[in-house]
Amino acid sequence: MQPLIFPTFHSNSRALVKQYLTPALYEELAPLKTHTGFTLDAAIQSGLKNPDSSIGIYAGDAQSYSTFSSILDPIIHAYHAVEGSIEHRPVDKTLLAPLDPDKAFILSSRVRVARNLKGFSFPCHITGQDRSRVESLVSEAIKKLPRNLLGSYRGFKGLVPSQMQDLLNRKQAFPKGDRFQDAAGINRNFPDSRGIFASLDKKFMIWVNEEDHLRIISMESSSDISGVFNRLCSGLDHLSNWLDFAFNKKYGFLTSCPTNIGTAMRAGVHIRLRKLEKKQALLKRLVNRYNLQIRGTGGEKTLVDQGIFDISNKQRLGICGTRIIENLHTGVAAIIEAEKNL
Ligand code: DAR
Repeated sequence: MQPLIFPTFHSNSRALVKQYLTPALYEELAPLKTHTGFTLDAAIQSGLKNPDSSIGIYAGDAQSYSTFSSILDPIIHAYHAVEGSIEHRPVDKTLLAPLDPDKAFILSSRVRVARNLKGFSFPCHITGQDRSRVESLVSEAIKKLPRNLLGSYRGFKGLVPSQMQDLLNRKQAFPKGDRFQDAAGINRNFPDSRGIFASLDKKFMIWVNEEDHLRIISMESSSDISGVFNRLCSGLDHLSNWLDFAFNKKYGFLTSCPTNIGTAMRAGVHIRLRKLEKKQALLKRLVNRYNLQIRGTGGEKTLVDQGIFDISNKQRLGICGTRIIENLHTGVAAIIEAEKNL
């Protein structure tokens, strides 16, 4: 057997995988493989190649969460700030008033969940043949959506660059994954078996075979976070009649990145905060108080532009989807109040 060589993370890396992967743990886990042949070395490639990784590890299949639990458990508990046993409650719809009906601050609301199909390797480890099977299964399930969510699926394979760019400009496509996803293997064979379903009103979409098999998204240019969430729940209920999702009692819905497990939900608003933009310390206090996180509107690790912030939930695990929406609603209302008072 080859001698084990402990991986060297960049000296500047502060990735959680670097903090928790000790030589003893590496010696225990490196020889192991999941039933699909996924290994620890494959799981940590992204963190090794990207010194600015915050997490640095991806799961290649559902079994990764048990085979490599010695490294994933501490990372999960550190990121999600959860202690002890973790419960997973089904979501129930919410009836919260729109936060900003005059559209003085909020440009749009969006709620998404990540899902992976049970029995398939996750995107960083899936074969091309299985990726195509995932696309077919999802395409069949989409045809059974209720009338108010009906629309069309558009695969990206065979598109010339100008067609792809046109779809990207109209937010009807997603680009090849970032360098973190690339190092993990998520971009292999792009754009084969990738595509987007969009409802006729473009308020309900499904990204197929991106960082997870499905990213189910409800969004609209309003502050009606409750209505956006309820639309997502309706679409998810219907899809769940036809698709089995990777799930376990310990961690809820299982995803490529350990930051997304549990509800696998990110709920947020794009909000213009001209005054709070100049009061970053106050904004950070408010965001932390409600356990929210700030991003640029171009997605994670992008900068805030023209005072427009993407504010969303940080915790996805050990909290039910309805509570995520209620916390976001309360937190954004407090942030708008602070903006008004400046
Ligand atoms: N960029 C990777 C993953 C962070 C969470 N974002 C996801 N999963 N899209 C990192 O380790 O920083």
